[in-house]
Formats: sequence, C-alpha cells, structure tokens
Amino acid sequence: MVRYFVILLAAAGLLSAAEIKLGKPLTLKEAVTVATLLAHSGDYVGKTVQVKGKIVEVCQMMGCWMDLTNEDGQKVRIKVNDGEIEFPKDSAGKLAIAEGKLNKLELTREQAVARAEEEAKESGRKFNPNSIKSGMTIYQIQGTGAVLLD
Ligand SMILES: [Cu+2]
Repeated sequence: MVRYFVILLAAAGLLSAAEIKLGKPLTLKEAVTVATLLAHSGDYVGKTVQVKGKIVEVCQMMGCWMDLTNEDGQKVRIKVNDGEIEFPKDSAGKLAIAEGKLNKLELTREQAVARAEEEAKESGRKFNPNSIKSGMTIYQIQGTGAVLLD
C-alpha cells in the first residue's frame, strides 16, 4: 500500500513537471477550440478568451508570440509585449492553453507584407513579398497567461 502510494506521488510529480505555466494564472474555467474561436470571432473580439490548441510556431527571436492550431490547420496567434512572457522557443508540437483578449487586425497588403517579413526574420525563414497578394484580417490574442502541456 505504501509503495503504491509512493508510485502515485511520483507520477503526479512527473505530470506537474511537464506543465509549464507562463505569465498570469488562467482565469476562465473553460477553453474554446481554435475552430470555435474563429467561427464566432465576432462574439469574442474585445473579450478575454481562453483557447486550447497545438503550438505550431514560436517567435525564434524573443519568444514573443506563438501560433496555436487545430487539425484543420486553422491558426490563432498569441502575442505578448516583449518581455512579459517568453514562450520557450522549442515548444512547437506541445499543447497549450492560452488566455488573453482577442483582437481583430485589419491589415492592408503593405502591412501584411511587413508583418510576414518580420515573422520570417523571427522564424529564420526566407520570405517572398510576392507571396502576399492582398490585405488580410487577422485574429490575435493579446496574451496574459498560458500553460504548456506535453
Ligand atoms: Cu518576437
């Protein structure tokens, strides 16, 4: 019995060690999926939301943003002010729950190009401005806190 208990404790220790908490503690009880957030973005803009998804990419310069995705490839970015939170640069592939206010950004083509160029630099990728043909609307969460799971 005692030994069984010790094993349980060890397992619990491993679980919490695999969880990385960043920024402020989460405040909402439930997370929405990336799909729900994007499908009902109008209802969520300007509000604090909690979203759960898989990390596909992290800013490789400052760790100041991460993109969460779902099986359908839909994406939402969690952006933080420099230094507030630093997302671990090697966390792509992990599941994350993040919280913050959902913002809607309407970018002209020029702004979209500038943003993509910056992003390519931060990710160490090549960038071709001609790959962006028009302006775009982007939904982005101003992140206040996040939990990374394994
Ligand atoms: Cu950055």
